[in-house]
This record gives sequence, C-alpha cells and structure tokens, in this order.
Amino acid sequence: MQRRELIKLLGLGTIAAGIGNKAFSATNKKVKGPLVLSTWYNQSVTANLAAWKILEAKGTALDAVEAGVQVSENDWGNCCVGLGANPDREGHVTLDASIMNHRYEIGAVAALERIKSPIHTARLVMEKTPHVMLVGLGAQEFAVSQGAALEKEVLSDHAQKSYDEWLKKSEYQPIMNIEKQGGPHMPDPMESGEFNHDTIGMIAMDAEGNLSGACTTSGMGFKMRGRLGDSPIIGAGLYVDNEVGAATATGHGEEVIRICGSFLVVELMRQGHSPEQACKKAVERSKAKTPRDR
Ligand code: SD4
Repeated sequence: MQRRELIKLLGLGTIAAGIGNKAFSATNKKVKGPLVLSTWYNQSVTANLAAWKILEAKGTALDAVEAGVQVSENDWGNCCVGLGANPDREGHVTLDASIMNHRYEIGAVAALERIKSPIHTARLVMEKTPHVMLVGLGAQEFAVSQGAALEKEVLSDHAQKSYDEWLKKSEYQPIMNIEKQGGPHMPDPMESGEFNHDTIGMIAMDAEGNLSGACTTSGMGFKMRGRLGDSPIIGAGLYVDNEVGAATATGHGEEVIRICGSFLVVELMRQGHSPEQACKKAVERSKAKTPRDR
C-alpha cells in the first residue's frame, strides 16, 4: 500500500495496481477496492458473486478468494475443478491449488486426492504449517488432520463419460484449437465440450486495498499420473505483490511454468506496464521461448 501511494505521489500513472489499473492511470488516484477478477466467465460469475458478498461486507480479500473459488470446487458438474472433475489417465481425480495473501504468505497443495476443498487445504498449509506446499498423501493426511472428510473415490457422471470416451483412443491432447473456436473469445467449455481443461484463478482487492489470490484445478484432463501444472506453483499459476498487483493464470501449465507466468506479469507491472500490456508481453515471451517442436 505504501508503495502504491508513493507511486501515486511520483505521478507515475501507468504503474499497475494489478487490478483496476485503468482507473489508476486515468485519474492518477489510488485504486480503490473492493474488486474481484477471475478466469473464464460463465461459471466464474457465481464464484465472483460469492467473493463479492464477502468483500461487500468489508471482509478480507483472502476470505473472498477462498470462498469464491470454492464455488467451483463444490460444483460436481465442473469439468476441471474439484472432485467432480476429469481424472488423470489412470482414472484418479488429483487436485492442485495455491493461495497467496497481501503479506506474501503462501500455501499450496498438489496431487491431492479425495479432499473436497484443495484451496482450503492450501490455506491451512499457509496458516498452520512451517511449509508452503504439501503434495500427495502427505497433503491428504494433513487435510484430514485438520478436519476434512476423506471422500469416496468416485467419478462424476460427466467425468466418467469423458474418461470412457478418452480411453477409446487414450490420446493426450491438451492443445486447444482456438481457431476452431472462432478466435480468442472462448466458449464455455461445459457447453462446447471441446476443452479438456478449465482452472479457476481469482484475485481480489478488499476495502482496505489489500490483495489476495487463489487458484484451484484438477489440472489437464487425462494427464499423466503425477503430472503437476502451474496452478499449485507460486509465481507460475498465481502471484500477489501487495505493492504492485496480482496475477493468476489458466491454460497450458507447462508453458506458464516455463516463463514463471504470474510472477512475470506482476514484475512487468512493477516496471510500469499496465496489466493488459504485462499480460501481452508475457504471452509474447511464452511464444518466443517455447521450443519450436512443442
Ligand atoms: C494446468 N493450468 O494444470 C492448469 C490447467 C488450466 O484451464 O488452466 N486449465 O496446467
């Protein structure tokens, strides 16, 4: 906050506040919360509403993003977040999540099975352990020790259907055909059935002006067992710097990790780029740095 104030005093109007930078540069005033942003749209509107309820009541950005993304985690019909999501190629639903607050506190879980809210477990890792990430069985045992129920391992009907379909060819095709979708305006994957991934990442600013972010996913559908994407990796799938801004990512995690995507976006904002410019530069970096045979 102090740095944002300082930036304002220096008159560097284009320095990003991560969310709401336009308001910042247009008026040269401090961006005011509350604000909430999340990836994708249709499903995210309900998630944003849950976050908004908390922000509106002067709750913290941290509580807001946790409650917001939990809407997707609890949605049994979601292809790609929570226990109803698509499994890995061995038929197991494995979940990844990360959370970060305005004090640079971080928590993450990866390859977590049979636990309903990976984001809550990630928050507990942040708040109750000396570590920042727990994976696999250890993460599961920790969640249970903190009161989470160990759910039965069953696939949702839609996930079973998609998995059966996938098994026919057992092809791993995480690439989206954007051109086929008519450009970058991506349709809702639940309607089109054409996407095999769809994470929710959410960033928020509360009335105090503090930022937090959360990211949760089942990762790529039909991924290799043990594969992790960007979502549980701080700096890749999520980054929050209360002095500058926040970013979260969705898409092909391998590429986001390659460029430390969310951290890169925040660092570019720190250098004076608007959020939009920073995202564009990160995408350009990704394009330039991805090995050509990938
Ligand atoms: C991953 N980034 O595991 C996630 C997938 C995703 O929309 O974002 N899907 O690579």
